[in-house]
This record gives sequence, structure tokens and C-alpha cells, in this order.
Amino acid sequence: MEGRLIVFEGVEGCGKTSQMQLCSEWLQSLDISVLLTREPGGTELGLQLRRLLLEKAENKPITEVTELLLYAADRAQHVEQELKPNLAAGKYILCDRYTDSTIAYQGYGRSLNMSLIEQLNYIATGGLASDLTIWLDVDVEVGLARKRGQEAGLDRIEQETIAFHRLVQQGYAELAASHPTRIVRVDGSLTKEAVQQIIQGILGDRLKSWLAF
Ligand code: Z5A
Repeated sequence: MEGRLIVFEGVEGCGKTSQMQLCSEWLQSLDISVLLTREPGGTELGLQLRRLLLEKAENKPITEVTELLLYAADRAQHVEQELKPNLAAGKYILCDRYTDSTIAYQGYGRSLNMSLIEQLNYIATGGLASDLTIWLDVDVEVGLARKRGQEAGLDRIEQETIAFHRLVQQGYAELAASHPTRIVRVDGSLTKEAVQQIIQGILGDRLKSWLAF
């Protein structure tokens, strides 16, 4: 069976982790072999980069270009070490964030040069694009309120201004409009169960063509 790369995207607290877990259980019940992974942090090296990127380092600021390069480094390692071999082995990979996160956060949020970001995305992935990206669309305030409700507290990027998060949200909206087949918007403000039903409907349709049944 041919492997597939299915990515979950959205602003903080949109529900990616919860939905990926439910999707994984559903796909496994259909006898589909699944790998759950994420960026940053899908490899051993990536876990160290994730800590550097997200820890609240008051006296150790990270420049915007350094941040961009660290996300690219994490992705390059992840693609070679995890994504390509598991796709070749026929796995359905559910990945928490991928190239669109860099466009939304570093491109729209930080206003870094978009063609530089696209080049870096290409270098890091070798052109490996997702087969399907589920964009969980929730208002920035709703997502951040969900995160504030969690014990872990807010990380370095979650502590950015509301204006920053709104730019990220605009990035996702524009990406979805530009890639209507690859990126599918799902209303993430519904209950977890309702969101999962919608995702299973979308994935079910794709499975029919991918598995040709
Ligand atoms: N980043 C970047 O800048 N550039 C890049 O290229 C990449 C990433 C790859 C990674 O964080 C950070 O890196 C991220 C972007 C940046 N910014 N930050 N921070 P992450 O993806 O690991 O963390 P996150 O975006 O903050 O996601 P999260 O904490 O994993 O949240 P989530 O997966 O979207 O949601 P959740 O864990 O499923 O749910 C959060 C809470 O909401 C939890 O209490 C749930 O029970 C609750 N929840 C979930 N769904 C619902 C519904 N439907 N209703 C009510 N409550 C819900």
C-alpha cells in the first residue's frame, strides 16, 4: 500500500493533537498502519531543537532568521529520518504541522521574505508535499483560551501578541484559498466529536480514491 502524508495545521489550541489521536484510532480500526509525528520534534535531534525553539528564554532571545533556520533544520532531519522511510513502508503519517506552519508563522507572523521561506521549505523537504492538510480553523482568542486552561502554561510563541496570532490566522486563510485541493478547512470551534466526524468524512472520500475502493 502506498503511504500518505496527512498534515494537521492551525493556530494554537485549534485541536490538532486531539483530532490526530482520534484519527489514528479510526484509521487503525480500518487496518491502516499509522504513524503519529510532529514538527518541531519528530526526531531525537528535533526534540532538542523544539526545546530551544519553544522554551521561555527571557534573557536568550532568538533572532527571527535563526528561528526560521531552526524550523528548517528540524524539518530536513524529520523528512529524511521519519517521513520518507515511513511513506516508503506504506504508512499513513499524521503529522502535527509541516511547511504551511513556516509560511503562516515566519512568513505572515514575522513578515520574513516569502520566497526565502519557500526555498527553505523546498530544501528541507526535497519537494515532499502533504497529500492532504486539514486546517482546523478557530478564532485566535478561542485557541489561546483553550491553551491557558492547560497546566503547561504558554510557550515562547504562544506568548506573542494577539496581532501576531491574527497574522498567522490570515496566513492559513490565504494558504487554504490558494491550495483548495491540498488544504481543507474544518471548523475547529465545534465539539471534538463533531470536528472528528467532519474529518472522517473528508478522509473517507480521499481514502476511496487513494485505495480505489
Ligand atoms: N512553529 C513555527 O513557528 N514554525 C514552524 O515551521 C513550525 C512550528 C513547524 C509548535 O507548537 C509551535 O511552533 C507553534 C508554531 C510554531 N506555536 N506555538 N506555540 P505545537 O504545534 O506543538 O503547539 P500548539 O500549536 O500550541 O498546539 P498544541 O498545544 O499541541 O494544541 P493543539 O494540538 O492545537 O490542540 P489540543 O492539544 O488538541 O487541544 C488544546 C486544548 O484544547 C486541550 O485542552 C483540548 O482538550 C482542548 N480542545 C481541543 N479541541 C477542542 C474542542 N473542539 N473544543 C473544546 N476544547 C478543545
